[in-house]
Amino acid sequence: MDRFLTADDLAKTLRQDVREGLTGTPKTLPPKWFYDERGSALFEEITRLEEYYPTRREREILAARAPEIAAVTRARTLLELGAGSGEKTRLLLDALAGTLRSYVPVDVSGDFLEEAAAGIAADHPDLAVRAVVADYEQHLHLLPAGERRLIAFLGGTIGNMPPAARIGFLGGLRATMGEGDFLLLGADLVKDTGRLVRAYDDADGVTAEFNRNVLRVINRDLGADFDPSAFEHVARWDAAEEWIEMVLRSTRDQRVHVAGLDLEVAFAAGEEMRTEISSKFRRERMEAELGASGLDLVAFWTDEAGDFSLTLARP
Ligand code: AVJ
Repeated sequence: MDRFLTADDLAKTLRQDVREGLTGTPKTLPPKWFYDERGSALFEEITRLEEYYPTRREREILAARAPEIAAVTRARTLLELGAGSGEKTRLLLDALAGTLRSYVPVDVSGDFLEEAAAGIAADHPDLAVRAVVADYEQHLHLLPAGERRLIAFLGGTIGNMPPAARIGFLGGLRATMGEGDFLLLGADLVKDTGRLVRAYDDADGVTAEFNRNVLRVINRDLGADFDPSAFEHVARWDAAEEWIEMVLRSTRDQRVHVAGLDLEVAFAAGEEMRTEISSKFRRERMEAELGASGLDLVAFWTDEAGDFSLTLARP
């Protein structure tokens, strides 16, 4: 396993993010800190919820289109950014079996990565599996080079970046790509507002617990004393930005002490702290943003219901 990001780097970034986020106006926290062990388990639970359609829809598209993806890309290397649960990866690996030599899962956390990589290596004895711990917003240029790489960024995680960061990310990715490389991008689509909001505010309250989990992460890693039960989960559709916004709303006036940062923060009753945006796309915007980043759209697929998209692009 290659590490471009150490546990120390990660701890430092957390400190910076939390200090900036809690001292800014309005307060914010980046979504990347949801995913400790409990947060990752909660997210897995979200993907099985009736209301949360993206995972199922993306899997449906991949199952239908993996053979085409393989025929067009003839990829030798599959580079997966933010390596997920593995099931979608397996669909790609199986379809690409004729040409694929290596698989490179990339994630910010080495803990889950090593296990996932070992599982895949065991099932595909001829495949060179090389896990990389890296932040895909920082270390793109360090990822293994090679001919005919398929870079997969699935799940709709691109939607967590605000538009400017997204263009920067795609442009940075484009700069590392050569002739013969492809990008496979999963992105959620604009749809009925009620369905969108329910996907981020499920009846069982799993997403609410997932949202509040970031407070537990800060309590544990930075010695803070957040009372998660004093924050309400709110998910709403921003029609102008075309994104779902998740916030934590303070239910009362309260002070929070973050010992690890020597920081005292006041929350007013009703004050909101943004923890995530999840942008929803239309084909035109996807094509335009890729174009602005120097990437040509090769194919744009959706599931039968038109809920989610998978885009294949190349330099
Ligand atoms: C994993 C980032 C794609 O934005 O839909 C799920 C995370 N947040 N429910 C998304 C998430 C709330 C998810 N991504």
